[in-house]
Amino acid sequence: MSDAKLFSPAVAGAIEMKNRVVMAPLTRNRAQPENDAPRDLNVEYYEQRADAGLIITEASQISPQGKGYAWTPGIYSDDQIEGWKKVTDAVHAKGGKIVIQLWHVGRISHPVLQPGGADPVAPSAIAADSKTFDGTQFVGTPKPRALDASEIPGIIEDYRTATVNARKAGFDGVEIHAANGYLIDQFLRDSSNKRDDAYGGSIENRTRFLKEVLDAVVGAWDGGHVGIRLSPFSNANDISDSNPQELFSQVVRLLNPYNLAYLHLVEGQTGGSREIPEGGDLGVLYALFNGARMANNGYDHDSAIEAVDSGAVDLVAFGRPFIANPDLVTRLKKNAALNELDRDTLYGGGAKGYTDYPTLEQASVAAE
Ligand code: 8OZ
Repeated sequence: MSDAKLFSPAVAGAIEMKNRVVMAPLTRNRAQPENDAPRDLNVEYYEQRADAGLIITEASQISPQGKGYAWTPGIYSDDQIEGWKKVTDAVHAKGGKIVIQLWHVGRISHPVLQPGGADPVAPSAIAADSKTFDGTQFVGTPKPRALDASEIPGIIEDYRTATVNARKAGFDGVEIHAANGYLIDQFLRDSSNKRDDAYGGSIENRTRFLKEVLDAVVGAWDGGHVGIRLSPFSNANDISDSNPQELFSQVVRLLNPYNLAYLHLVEGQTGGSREIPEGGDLGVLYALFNGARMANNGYDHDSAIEAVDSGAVDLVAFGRPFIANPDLVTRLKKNAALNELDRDTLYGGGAKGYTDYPTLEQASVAAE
């Protein structure tokens, strides 16, 4: 057993964790198709992973408009609150903590996934060279409709309501999804935001939407129950910026007055290379922040232990390893081998590749 700091308790704002191994948000497309509510299968999946110091749920749309893929869960209806309540109860009964990731996809959607077959919305009417899954096939993301400034308060209100709903559902907090080229990131970056009003142009203007989201979310709970995920150097979903280091330095500075629980950074390309472009420096961004620092992307046993022991970060979020290893914390403590990920069952489907990955204990019984 390891006595590495990775396995020691931590406090992030109001969230106390039994260890520093975090389950990263992972889209799995297995909510109830009729109402996008979590179902018993989802309860079992999260419960199996409650040994994590903190679970961050899969991204969950704050409104029907915020949806961009088939069968992702929402956090805006009573059915969804009820479904999530079963998840949080199960995780808490196992001594775990869980926050929900609040999501609006913006232009990463398709009319077949939108209420009334409407066009997806974005800061500007610029299509992303990306794809989404509509329930039948992968389809290109079409040109979105630019949001009128008068529509923005309604979206901010959806973030506020989603936060209230998360409290009702028994979560330990919320994570604002401001990463990976979705709506908040679309406002932040100058490749997707060409607005000439108060929400576009200068960095101050491009961060205005995020500030309004923070005001709403922190106003509905408090900063100690709110984390945020950014992916400063990722080009996921066709996003880019002319000066990401400057942009995200300003973003982190604006976070500090909210006294957030944690800052969660995708280091490098989402789910890909950890390489940072010239002029980029994640250490500078972490150092600017006044709360707990959470790292993600491609960490393993050795690099996670080193990242926390060295003081570079406080928490490490694991994505794919948590899909294939419900008992990831135990395996990391023992430096045991990990199950291999089955890529064919990542998105959609049932229990296969979801709740049927064996723990070490189950594997050893099966081997006898
Ligand atoms: C994979 C597939 C669909 C969505 C993200 C929510 O990248 C996602 C996502 C990941 O943040």
